[in-house]
Amino acid sequence: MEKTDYPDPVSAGGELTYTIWINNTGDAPAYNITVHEEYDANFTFISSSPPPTTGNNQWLIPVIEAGGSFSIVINGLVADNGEDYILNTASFTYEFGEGVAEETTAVIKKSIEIAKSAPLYVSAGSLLNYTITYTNTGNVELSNITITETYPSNTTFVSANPTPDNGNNIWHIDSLLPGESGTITITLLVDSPLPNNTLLINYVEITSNETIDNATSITYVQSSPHLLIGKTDYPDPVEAGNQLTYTINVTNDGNENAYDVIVTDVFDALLNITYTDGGTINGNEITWNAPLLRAGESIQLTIIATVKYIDYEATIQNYVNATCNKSYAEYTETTTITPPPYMGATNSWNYKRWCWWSCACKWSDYI
Ligand SMILES: [Ca+2]
Ligand SMILES: [Ca+2]
Repeated sequence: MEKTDYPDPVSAGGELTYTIWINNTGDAPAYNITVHEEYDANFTFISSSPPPTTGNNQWLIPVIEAGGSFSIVINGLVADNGEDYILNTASFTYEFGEGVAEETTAVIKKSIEIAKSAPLYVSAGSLLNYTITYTNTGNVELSNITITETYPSNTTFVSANPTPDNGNNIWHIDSLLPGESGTITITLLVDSPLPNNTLLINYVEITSNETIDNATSITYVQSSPHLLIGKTDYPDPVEAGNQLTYTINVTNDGNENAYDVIVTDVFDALLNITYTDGGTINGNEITWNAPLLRAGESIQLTIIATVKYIDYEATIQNYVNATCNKSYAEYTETTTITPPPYMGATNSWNYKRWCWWSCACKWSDYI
């Protein structure tokens, strides 16, 4: 008994033909030969020549003469359900013997897979790395393969390995054998600033003459504002009765904009505030409100004060802080106040005149 299959490999969903020969190699006729077919679950019988004697898979052959042969041709349909192989077993029995013939037919699978690995989180302003892997997961050679990347918004292409064949996002591969695979690594720069939890959605598609696939990845941007605060005093030391100027510098050096920034300055009781640069005085505090301080930007605030008269040396501390929705910073500046050079002559006219002009004390204090 012999058997052939045609075609092999066969397309999923296509027709498959088996031909069975039973040869009588003896020197006497063989009678009442029964041929039995066992079809694969993914093979559907259509017709045969000659037609089956029973059902769709049994033939009774009354006689095969010595040296003669008998053939059966069976047509059927291969299912399209991802099966790799179609297996068929034909067997015969007759009075003096039996035989079996098996046939395996490969089912053509045109299959390509593209996968992408991407980090779940990335910081605004930092590098984002993708690794793309493509594989011929079928059993036929694929041709004219193109990989096209669609980079996410809020990123800039930096480099890729291998270098793209077109622009910065298209690669071509002539052919890919079954089981063959390749890798592309891509580096992007994430914009800064960006709102925290900004989504970076990346889409990659692979096409070939035979089949296609695609993959999507999502990365979350992590960012936050970061406030820095500093302060300078001028002059230091300052003479009692003179003008003292503070300069406050608030910077957002984070990778997200800062919202609702409040700067609070706590000034010493020895200061008469004469200028607040738009700040509001409440008791011994000055506050400023800035609805938005963009990442990378700074604001400067100036306070001008007159130091009250004292006839001794003193050290004052000026505390300032900045807060926003997600960050906090504080700073303290120390200033030395020196008494005026009139000490030891507090009843002198010069001292009285100075004291009057300075408004630091009442005329009655030293009359
Ligand atoms: Ca075969
Ligand atoms: Ca100082």
